[in-house]
Amino acid sequence: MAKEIKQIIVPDIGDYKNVPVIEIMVKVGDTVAAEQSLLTLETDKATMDVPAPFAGVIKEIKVKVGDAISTGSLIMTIEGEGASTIVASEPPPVATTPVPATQAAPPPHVAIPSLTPATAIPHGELTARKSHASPSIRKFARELGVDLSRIKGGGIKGRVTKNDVQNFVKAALNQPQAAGGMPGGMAVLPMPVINFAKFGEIETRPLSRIQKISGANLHRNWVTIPHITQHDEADITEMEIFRKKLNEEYAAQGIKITPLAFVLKAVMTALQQFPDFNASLDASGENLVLKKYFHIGVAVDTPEGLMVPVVRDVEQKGIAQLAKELAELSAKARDKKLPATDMQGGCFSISSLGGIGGSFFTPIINAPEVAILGVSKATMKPVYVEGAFVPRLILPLSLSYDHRVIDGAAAARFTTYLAQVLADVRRLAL
Ligand code: CAO
Repeated sequence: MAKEIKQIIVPDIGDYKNVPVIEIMVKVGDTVAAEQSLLTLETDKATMDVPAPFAGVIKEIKVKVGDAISTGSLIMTIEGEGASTIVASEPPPVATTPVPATQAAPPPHVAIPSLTPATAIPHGELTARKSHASPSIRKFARELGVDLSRIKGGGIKGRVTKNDVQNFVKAALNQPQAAGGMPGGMAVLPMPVINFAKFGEIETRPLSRIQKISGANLHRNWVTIPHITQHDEADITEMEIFRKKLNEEYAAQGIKITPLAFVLKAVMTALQQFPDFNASLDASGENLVLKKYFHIGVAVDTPEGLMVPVVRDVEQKGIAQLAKELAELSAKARDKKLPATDMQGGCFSISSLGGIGGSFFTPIINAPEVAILGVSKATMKPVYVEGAFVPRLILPLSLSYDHRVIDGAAAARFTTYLAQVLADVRRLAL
């Protein structure tokens, strides 16, 4: 078939008139595929891509960005084959639009079908499919972090339009919460996808299996639990003297007692005093399940990521025994020898960064627990005692709690009690 030059005109765009051209995706001489987007129009309600009616070479571009065009306006000329087939399949009113009389010897025109409104589909109904969209729409979707394969295109032949992407994001934002008051999908914008390599050298390293698992749990807990963190300080000067003495006594048995063993025991007594902290919400979210046992999880930093083994029946164990178990559990975690059962059944968690540094942080609650204690590094501070500043060893404490279950007054009472016990560890014996 001989190649012909044909006009491309704006299809029937309904009542819209003088619609501005906001983007032209091709230039003269470009070879375009059938259905490739040529330009984008923007009305006050929608953005529409005008696709090539068939494959060919763009010979002329009759409009520029900012021009206002209407149904029937000439936008480009194209040289290609197969136009008659395409024209035959287009809607008759558009296909017979006359060529403007001002043009001498006009080439035959090609019409583009009417552009349709966009359709967004909620997440649940979507299945992966190959998406069909112009480069500008792909770029737009990428900027919003939208996966185009999740969108059913509402444009010609299922093309994804800008409107489709916008409606998809709106639908995601308006998703209802799941039953039980726990949001199944959060109404947040997707994260934009950034090509970091544009700004400098990068290296991409996959997350470890543990990081992926704990990351998903941390994310869920952070976004579904209303967290508050109560900070406090405990004067552990006397405790340190006692701890050092104990360490001398237990050195022969190979037991090293760190402040964490005391914190573990002190937390247990605080849980006995404040049972709401030793509890979980049930699945309905309407009842608090109070636990009569005291199993406390301890976050362990391993090369593979964070793990939380559980020290069981803390109320039945002394400081030396707890120190020994802590060392064994953290060694097992770091050697990847921790069975899943050692990480189950916890009532409350402790995250200690005391061996590293820093003062105060916001630990994330380990659901379905309702509180977690963050412990930072003890440092010497001047404390005003009986008319004078004296050096005391001060331990920073950060208690994050689930505000649906625990109120601020209870949290302040909990940390105050904890600080008292740590300041005078004889209370652990009470
Ligand atoms: N203040 C001052 N010194 C402290 C301290 C504190 N609060 N806690 C521990 N130390 C000291 C210890 O006494 C020990 O001193 P020496 O080496 O002089 O004897 C040193 O710091 C190292 O202690 P440790 O870290 O080996 O032992 P631990 O019992 O304190 O902690 C464990 C054990 C497993 C909790 C810890 O090794 C760990 O992994 N911590 C990180 C937990 C974590 O990543 N939490 C964040 C979770 S959210 O991402």
